[in-house]
Amino acid sequence: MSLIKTVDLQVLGDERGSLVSIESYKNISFEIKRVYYLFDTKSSVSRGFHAHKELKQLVVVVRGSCKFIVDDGLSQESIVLNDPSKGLLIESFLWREMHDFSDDCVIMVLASEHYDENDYIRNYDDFIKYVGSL
Ligand code: T46
Repeated sequence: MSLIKTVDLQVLGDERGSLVSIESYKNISFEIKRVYYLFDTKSSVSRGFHAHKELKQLVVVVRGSCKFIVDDGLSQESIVLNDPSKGLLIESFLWREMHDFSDDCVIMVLASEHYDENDYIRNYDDFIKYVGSL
């Protein structure tokens, strides 16, 4: 089974432009408790490098592009996100990295939980131990 789980978001466009609506339990399977967005990302840097114990997230690159790597401790897959009508679903216990941001990249993330630093596993060796003990 692929580690890359994408969600196709319906574009409600008309002559004025495009609109995408995301609703809990309609096009995503969890209640949205937090929204954050990343912008002014530098093409020379990478972000992420952590996993979450509980958090589920839907990631939408609303402008520009970037590469996501997801890793379950056994294998690694990547996807270039560059389409505001496609979401990447990242569930718990997946290591994620973000690379190759375009200059105009804007990433919106819908999260199932409030921010909690204790939910992060920020060390790859710890992550491997965690998934090995599940
Ligand atoms: C993820 C990827 C895709 C907060 O105070 N509240 C928040 O809601 C978030 C997300 C972050 N922060 C603080 C924690 C750090 O001091 O903002 C700073 C930057 O966060 P971080 O280094 O975790 O950023 P990224 O881009 O590496 O990771 C973020 C999310 O943290 C993470 O859950 O999956 O985006």
